[in-house]
Amino acid sequence: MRAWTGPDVPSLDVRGPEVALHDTASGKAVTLVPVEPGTPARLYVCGITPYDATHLGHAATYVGFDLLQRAWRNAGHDVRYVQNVTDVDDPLLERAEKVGVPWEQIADRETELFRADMTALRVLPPDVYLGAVESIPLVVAMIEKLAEAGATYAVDGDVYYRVDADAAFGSESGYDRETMRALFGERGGDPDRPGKEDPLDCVVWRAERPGEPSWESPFGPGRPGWHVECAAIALEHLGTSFDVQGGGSDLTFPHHEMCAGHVQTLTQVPFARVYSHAGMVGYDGEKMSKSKGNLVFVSALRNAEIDPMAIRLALMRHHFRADWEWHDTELFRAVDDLERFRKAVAVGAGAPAAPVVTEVLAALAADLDAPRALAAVDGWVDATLGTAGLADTSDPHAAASVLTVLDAALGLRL
Ligand code: 5CA
Ligand code: ZN
Repeated sequence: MRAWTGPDVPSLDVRGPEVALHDTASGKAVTLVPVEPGTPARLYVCGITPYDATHLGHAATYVGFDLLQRAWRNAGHDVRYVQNVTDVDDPLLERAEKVGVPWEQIADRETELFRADMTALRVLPPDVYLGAVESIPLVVAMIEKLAEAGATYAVDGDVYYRVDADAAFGSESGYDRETMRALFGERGGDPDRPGKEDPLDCVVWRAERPGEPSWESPFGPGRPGWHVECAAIALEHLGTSFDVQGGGSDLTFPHHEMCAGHVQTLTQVPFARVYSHAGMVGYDGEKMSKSKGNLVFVSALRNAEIDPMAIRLALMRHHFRADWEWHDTELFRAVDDLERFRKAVAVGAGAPAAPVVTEVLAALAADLDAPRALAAVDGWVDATLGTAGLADTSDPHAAASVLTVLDAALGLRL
């Protein structure tokens, strides 16, 4: 699939620190330097299921991982970034059925809208952007290998994966079985289906149902399960034990646990080095979600002439791992802040920039702490606006340095 057009990113004349990220599996901060010197840092971020895109929860998650890509680059590493599009799955088919529009048409339209929103938000594109449909050969090959390993069985023509085939099952989320069972039921799983060996076993190939799209396979006509899609794409395009598996915290279980399980069953080495999860954005007292319909769309704000940089700034005022609630006032504040930033850089000279640049890079390398980075920028803006015209205390190149670090590290182009 085509990704989107990336923004140009200015290069910095100082190097940022190595990046440490909080790992869901170990509960600790892990410093991520590529294992082989000189090789790229490897990142997978779960992509959208293309309907009701792009709401501010999606945007917050992708802007969060965009900060990771930028922090790695600023630390001197190349990045190899892979993202999927779940362009065939139950919720998309249900939506298509409900609105009477072909599922392919919804998927195409919403993926295109997502691309435009990501471009407007200056999110760097993945190097590999792959749909589930175009990944079916990869998925089929993975299921065949899982079958050879004795890790699958059939229930009425559907192929299931045995979670106990991976000795490390459960170590990504760290949840107990009761929690896993509850979350599995809430997030697309079928813990109560009769005929399964373990309630947590998940479907990897869903046999054709009347009215549903299907593809030929050695297991009969059908379509891929959700988890095996990301497992197969990540293994093929990033290899074993890549650096970061990312997504929102609602993917901690079952999705990322199952992806890890599928791959670890075949490779016996960790799927990813770190599992990083973005917090959930709420609205009207609940998680912003397609199923609840409490959505604020990036495209709606853009259509209302809101500067996409103000949307990005409003999102980055929250730590990417925090859960928080969207209020329109945050956007108004971001619009005002941008105006102040622009006024301050227009001064040309300003308060010394070097400490700000150092602090911005340090904050982002420390678990992508954008609020801390922005606090440093706020301090510089206040000082610069407060001392405008006081040539003896000012740094003549300050504005240029601040503009560059805002753009390179925070994705804010003033
Ligand atoms: N296609 C799958 C991943 S393989 C999927 O979860 N798609 S999604 O469209 O539902 O979500 C896309 C991304 O946005 C996921 O990483 C998800 O965790 C994240 N996300 C969804 N809702 C929110 C929210 N309210 N706040 C923050 N992130 C969210
Ligand atoms: Zn995924």
